[in-house]
Amino acid sequence: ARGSSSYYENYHSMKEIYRWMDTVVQVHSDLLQKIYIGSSYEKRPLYVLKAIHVRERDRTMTTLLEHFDFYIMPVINVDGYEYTWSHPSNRLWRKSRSSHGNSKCIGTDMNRNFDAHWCGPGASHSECQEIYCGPYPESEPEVKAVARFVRDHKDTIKAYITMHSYSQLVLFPYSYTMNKSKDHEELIDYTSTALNMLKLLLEEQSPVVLDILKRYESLAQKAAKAIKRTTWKTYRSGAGAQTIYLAPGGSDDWAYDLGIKYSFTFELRDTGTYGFLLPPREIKPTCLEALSAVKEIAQHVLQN
Ligand code: ING
Ligand code: ZN
Repeated sequence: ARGSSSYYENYHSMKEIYRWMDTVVQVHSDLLQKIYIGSSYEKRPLYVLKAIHVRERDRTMTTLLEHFDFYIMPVINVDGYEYTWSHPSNRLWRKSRSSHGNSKCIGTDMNRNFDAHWCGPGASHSECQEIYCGPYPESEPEVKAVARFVRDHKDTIKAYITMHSYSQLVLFPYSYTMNKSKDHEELIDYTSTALNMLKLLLEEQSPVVLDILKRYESLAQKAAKAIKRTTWKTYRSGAGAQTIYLAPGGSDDWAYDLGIKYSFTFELRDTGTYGFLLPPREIKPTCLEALSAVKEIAQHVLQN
């Protein structure tokens, strides 16, 4: 009927998301658990959903779930998100809702608050800026909770992915420096590496050569290609600082330096037509393409 649409074709208030989390873990109690990892500045609970081994309809997903547990945190900035609903004129609020010292300005940029070259170039010490790094690393209870959870599981975590919007990018470390990470070649687009020269030199594209090239093809590029196959959207890939801008204190850089080699930031749709105000009809396809990229990364981790 006209006007009918599913839960996944609309935006929801924090209250609705909390209710949704309870419902899905109830309905799929064999697959899902809800883990409390801390509370926000305004004392809202912070939850991570854990998806465990189960028989799925999707074969790839079944295989992946046989080998990995998935931890999903639907919302990290619970206070900021709620604020965008309770104050519609601040629909694009970015920061947390904490107040530090006696500044008249509120909020810290959580993606500048992780302990990765904290508050270097690309972040600000001024409370009134959108990229305010906070008074010290992990000053935000939400950041502290996530960092603690990841630290506590660091020996078992194979990959870390953080979802943002917008720009249609698959980014990998580093964002805090223009220098390449030591895994840059595995993570970057192979066309920009020596492998491209190898491909040209070899000219012929025998199955063996193609297979070798495929194994070395960058993971970020593979993820972007998975998206292309899924919805035909184009995502670009590259190291954060080289692809968008210098930004210290981000969670992917922090997770990478902690030892999680496969660490990514996805910048979801779109490329600027609607920007942060993506129409609800684009939510589902955006989720679908993001999931295909997640699966591509998980499969790579399984093979390496
Ligand atoms: N983008 C990220 C931001 O915090 C980013 C980009 C990625 C920064 C990784 C640092 C590390 O600016 C959005 N949209 O927030
Ligand atoms: Zn963001």
